[in-house]
Amino acid sequence: MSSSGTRCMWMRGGTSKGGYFLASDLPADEVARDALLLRVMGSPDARQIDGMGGANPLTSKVAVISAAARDDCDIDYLFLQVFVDRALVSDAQNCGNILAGVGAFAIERGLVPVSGETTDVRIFMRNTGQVATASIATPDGKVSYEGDEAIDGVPGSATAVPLVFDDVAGSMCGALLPTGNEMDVVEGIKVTMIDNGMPIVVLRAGDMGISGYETPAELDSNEDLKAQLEVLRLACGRLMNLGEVAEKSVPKMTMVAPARHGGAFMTRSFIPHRCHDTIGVFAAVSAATAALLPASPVARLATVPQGARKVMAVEHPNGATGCVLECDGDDRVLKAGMMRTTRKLFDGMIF
Ligand code: NQM
Repeated sequence: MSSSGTRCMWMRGGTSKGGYFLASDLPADEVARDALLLRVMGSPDARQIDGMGGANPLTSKVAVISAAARDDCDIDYLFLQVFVDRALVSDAQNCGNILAGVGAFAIERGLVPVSGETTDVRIFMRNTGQVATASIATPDGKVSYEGDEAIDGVPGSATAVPLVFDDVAGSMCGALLPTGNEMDVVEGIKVTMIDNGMPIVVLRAGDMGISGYETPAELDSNEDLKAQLEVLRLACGRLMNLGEVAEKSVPKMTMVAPARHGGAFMTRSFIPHRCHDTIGVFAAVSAATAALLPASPVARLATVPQGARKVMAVEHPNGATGCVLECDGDDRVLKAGMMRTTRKLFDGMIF
């Protein structure tokens, strides 16, 4: 790492947190870039004591942003997952929570001009080749972070950041249903392998011998469950066109149960070796999409609203994540959206 430091901004994006960098502030060479990011986070080390990472995959995340290469977008966003206890930096997944900070960061760095009270930022998501629009509050010509929007999993409130996704089906797997089936039986378990923005495997919690209402800490200490989930995940990864996924953070394993708080259904999501405190943005969209498939294990236990515009509360250990799915007459999802918030935590140099 250069002794004069590297410019970065630390931000909370949704229920995650990480370092946001201009691509031009990072080494162009990927090996050198990844080595620097491992040092930034303090990986590999379960405590990340010698870096900024928070000893959790949700706080060991990086956004790399540059002006868009294509005309119909404002910026390019590359998401990188810095593994906590392995010397691994992966671009094999997207992240919708970190996405929530990307628009504000781009305006702050002068990549996107303020266009009024609200500035819509069109974001090309390089990991998946897909597009999102983030609406950033910009009263008085600059980004505003203070506001009344509360999201489950984050204390307090902040300015709302609405996110809208163009068609995100098949983001990493090439198709919404990479096996062509709404339901498959893998390792004796009924699953839906689906990718509507995030490759996930949806399965019933009861089929894994749990209720689905345990705390993440309880599930993280259930070694038998984790071993069984990993066997299933490796098998599903191959079937989902993701290849050998032992060293990849996808697919995520999303166990579902009936809703407890009036939402659509309950989730416990392994990302993939640790239980999420909430659920990822694209993971929630993908799970909600699975609930619309009659043969999916989640369909029978979910409450799905009628109509073309479905507002679905995907329940998780700390509340619920509200997804909006715009569907055609056959309940195929055309567009999805979600409300997030973000906060600028620091802007400076990392050494
Ligand atoms: O699914 C964690 C997060 C995520 C991913 C993970 C996410 C998404 O909550 O879009 O946001 O699954 O690794 O940050």
